[in-house]
Amino acid sequence: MLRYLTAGESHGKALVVIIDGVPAGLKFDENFINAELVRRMSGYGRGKRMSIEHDKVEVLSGLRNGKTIASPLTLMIVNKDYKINQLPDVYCPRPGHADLAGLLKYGFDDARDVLERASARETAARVAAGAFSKLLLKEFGIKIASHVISIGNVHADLGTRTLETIIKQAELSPVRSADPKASKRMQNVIDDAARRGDTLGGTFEVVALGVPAGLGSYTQWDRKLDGNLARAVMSIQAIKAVSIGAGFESAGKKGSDCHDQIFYDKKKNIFVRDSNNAGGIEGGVTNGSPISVTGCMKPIATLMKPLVSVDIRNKKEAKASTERSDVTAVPAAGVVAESMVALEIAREFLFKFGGDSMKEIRRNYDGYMRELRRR
Ligand code: EPS
Repeated sequence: MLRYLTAGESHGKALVVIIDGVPAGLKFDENFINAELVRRMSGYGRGKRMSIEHDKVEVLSGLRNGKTIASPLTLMIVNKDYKINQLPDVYCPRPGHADLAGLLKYGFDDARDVLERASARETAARVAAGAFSKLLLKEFGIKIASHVISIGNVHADLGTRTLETIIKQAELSPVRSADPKASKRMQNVIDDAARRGDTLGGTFEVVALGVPAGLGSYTQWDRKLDGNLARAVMSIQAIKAVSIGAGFESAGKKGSDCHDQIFYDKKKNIFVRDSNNAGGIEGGVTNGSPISVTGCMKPIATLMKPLVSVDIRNKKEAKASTERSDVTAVPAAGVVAESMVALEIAREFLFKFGGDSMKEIRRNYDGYMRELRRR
């Protein structure tokens, strides 16, 4: 089974991810992984840290001659801004951050012990793991991309765009909205928020193309792919809601407007749909349509014009602490969510097609795809 754990603090020596359950014989492409790390650091509204770091992976285990050998793969990203022991204590927890909840839970006297691990810097390690999963999925024609739908109250107009255009644009310019006009307005509201010492959230969509029907399962709650995708994307720092396909909009639709009717394409020998409100998943199982996952990110909790808080030393009212931070990180969250989606799809992919070697996976995949076309 594909599983992974991350370690590391925001200003510690390094971030590390250990990926276990890796099939043998997958060609490792370090440049691709590093390019994904750069995508995560990009986007309008990111803070100064992004110009300090040059995230790139160092492989500590799991490869021989550029290929996986089925042993755990360990990837490390060194922090240039390593200064955890020199940083000041933090006594005024930021509303919306893990500061206070973490202080109460672990009995700390200072929120620095919380925020160093709670920081979204940890997502660099997830993106390294996600990029590795993308390498595996790419071998079987599966592509994953994301685009920004909204920042603050500015929404992209996606009405006339096809999914393919959105994906193409997301690939070319992954840190922007798929609607260039909205991009400009988004930049303006980000500038405005920065001037006011405020922060912004937003929404993004992750789309996976080329995922075969039949991944996930309806037979047990913890094998439902929609449930696992929702958990994975919700676990990203500052994410407050996740939906699949039409999501919340489904509640207001009639059954006749909501469900994606089934047709048979005799030329291609496949079942097809003319809509995708299900977001590619029915009964927790992929149905062959593109997978669509939307995430909502709340505004970053570090405000340069701080909110009211309490000094934990004397319990008196005080301004929340301030740290160097981002004004918004919605495009980056989209890139991280791509990684989480890639990891979940890769896990189910390996369940379905067997995970020991690329050769074995290829044989099982080809056989299954042939079967699907014979039905
Ligand atoms: C982040 C690194 C951090 C922040 C941000 C994400 O860098 P620093 O704290 O050194 O300025 O830019 O972290 C947070 C939003 C947070 O709440 O901790 C990164 O690499 O993504």
